[in-house]
Amino acid sequence: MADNATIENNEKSSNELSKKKLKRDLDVEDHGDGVECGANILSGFKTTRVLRESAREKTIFIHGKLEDQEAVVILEKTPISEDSLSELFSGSRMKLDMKNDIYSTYQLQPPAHLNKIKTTVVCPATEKHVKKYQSQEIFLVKETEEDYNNITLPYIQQQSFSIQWVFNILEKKAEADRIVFEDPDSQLGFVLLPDFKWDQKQNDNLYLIAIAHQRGIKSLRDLTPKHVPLLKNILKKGEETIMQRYGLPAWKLRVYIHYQPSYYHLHVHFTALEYDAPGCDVTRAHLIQNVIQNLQLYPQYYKTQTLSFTSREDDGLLSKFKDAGRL
Ligand code: M7G
Repeated sequence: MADNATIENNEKSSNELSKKKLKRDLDVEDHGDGVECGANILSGFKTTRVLRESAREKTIFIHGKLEDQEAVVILEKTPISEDSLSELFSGSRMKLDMKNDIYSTYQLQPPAHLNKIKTTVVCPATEKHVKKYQSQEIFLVKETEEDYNNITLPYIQQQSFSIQWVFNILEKKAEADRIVFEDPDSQLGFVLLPDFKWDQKQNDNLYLIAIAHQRGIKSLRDLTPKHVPLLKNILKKGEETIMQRYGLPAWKLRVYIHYQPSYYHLHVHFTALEYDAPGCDVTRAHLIQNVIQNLQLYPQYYKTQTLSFTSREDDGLLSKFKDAGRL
């Protein structure tokens, strides 16, 4: 108690304590088993503005402050899984909205554990995170080999997101208990784990990422035929693991690499084919099978070809292309 009294009288210590508490609470993971795993760190969240919302996707992206730090919070209503239906029908309360002939609509209030909102917290968030989640006009950039060397490469060397979270995964400092497969080989190996966009409640929106152990492959642009064994290994073992663990065969998967990625360390996206995952369209996703074939047919493919990608209105990279008169 004496310690508490001291802390209450000492603003500096109090701030440090709350920062530590915030870090501790942010470190607590939801294991998806319905067990309460941490305090409500969002009770003191102060909204600055809504960055984006989508009624169709049932998501809202909010910029605000958590304690004294900038934060982005993403709330997403989760899909209704078939397994929960009988409990949903038997255990919910229903309020009639309207009835007309054979038609009626209701507000259904399910038991609390069937009414979760997947919540992602980025804290402390940088200005780049805020921009990433903001709705903005998009532009198609056609990046030649020269553009990459003169504009993109210098830009990403200065500006790209920190990839500390990737190293934490590879070094088992974070998310170690979420890893579903690892090939530890330093050249061909990788770690496969659920993407943080997937709540793992149902396979309909299955989303895993494979992160290569090999460092220094920033993006598609760095790939050469010497990386083909690595890509093939990721594809083969990733597909096998997903079949064994989730029962989805290879022909039900979309496996691809983003260009541009947000994080410049080689990683491969595995998503359920019928899930319209964000960023799975042709302006960003490159099917890994095609990447492998392109490298086999033409070793310099990704170094020399013009690659197109979408960029958002206030993305710094887009400004660099505009400044260079390329847009
Ligand atoms: P990307 O192609 O670099 O960029 O993919 P994007 O985020 O614009 O798609 C990185 C992938 O890693 C995305 O699918 C993210 O959802 C996912 N991801 C990002 N972070 C910071 C984490 C994390 O901390 N843990 C996990 N498991 N996935 C993450």
